[in-house]
Amino acid sequence: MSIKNNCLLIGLPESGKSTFIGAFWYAAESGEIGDAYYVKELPEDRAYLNLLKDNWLRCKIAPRTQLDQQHKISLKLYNKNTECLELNFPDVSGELYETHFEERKISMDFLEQLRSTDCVLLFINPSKLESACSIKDLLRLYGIIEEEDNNEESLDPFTLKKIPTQVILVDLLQVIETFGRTPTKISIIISAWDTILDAVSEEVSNTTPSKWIEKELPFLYQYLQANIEKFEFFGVSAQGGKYDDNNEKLFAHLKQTDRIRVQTQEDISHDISLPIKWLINND
Ligand SMILES: Nc1nc2c(ncn2[C@@H]2O[C@H](COP(=O)(O)OP(=O)(O)OP(=O)(O)O)[C@@H](O)[C@H]2O)c(=O)[nH]1
Ligand SMILES: [Mg+2]
Repeated sequence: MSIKNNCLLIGLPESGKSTFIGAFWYAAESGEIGDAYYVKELPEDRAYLNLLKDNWLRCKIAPRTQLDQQHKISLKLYNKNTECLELNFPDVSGELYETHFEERKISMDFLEQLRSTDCVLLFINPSKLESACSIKDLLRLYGIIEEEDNNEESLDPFTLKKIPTQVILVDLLQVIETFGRTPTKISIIISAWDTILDAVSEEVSNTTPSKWIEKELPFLYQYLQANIEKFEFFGVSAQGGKYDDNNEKLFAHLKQTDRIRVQTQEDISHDISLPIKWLINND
């Protein structure tokens, strides 16, 4: 029996999509994914998957996915009852979603994908957030209130690049709700979660993925609570830490998948497939 799951991987530029795929493919192929699923047949087009995996194993940053490239990834995983789970998830450049937002147009390709999507993995990189400016800043920008005398910093003119990340993400989720198959389950992945877990401030490192979103991206949090029937938050460190010239700590793990950290509520695991397993579970 085959269960098809078309997962859409969504995220703005550099939100961590390709790194996640590289780590996931390594975990699946090596059998370190846990005992729930295993790979029996190798995917036909695995050159790109292997490239991402090799970069991940060598602690090298994944190459940026180009706007004109779209890697259609199709993976077959089997469970103990030999039921086949076919995962289709295209790796698309985050710039595509940014362009859709800026031009208020979506491509036919993306529309087709949405129509066959069952579930979504939405990636957010805490280090790449365009944050919202305050109402006071806006009032100053439009000359409604006076610049403060001691404020030497003047605000630059508004451009589309300054639109807060959470506004673009909510717009994307609305597009999915409108054109996608409903209801669509969504795993919200806060990537580079090591930057939070390893933060010096205990207030930051003791947070949970859901509390982090509530605090840092309140508009997105509110939209999810009010509009999406099923979603779950995951903090995912696919790399295990920041890559630098000295990756010995990361290489030192006996099993490379042990450097992965995935946090749901309070619990931390090394199983990178948790956000996908949550999507395909029928509860
Ligand atoms: N510290 C840390 N950084 C990460 C992690 N995952 C991704 N990054 C960094 O985030 C940046 C973007 O990662 P990618 O996986 O290329 O992101 P992407 O979403 O595929 O980006 P595009 O292809 O441009 O859309 C890179 O600099 C990565 O090193 C992580 O687990 N930890
Ligand atoms: Mg990419």
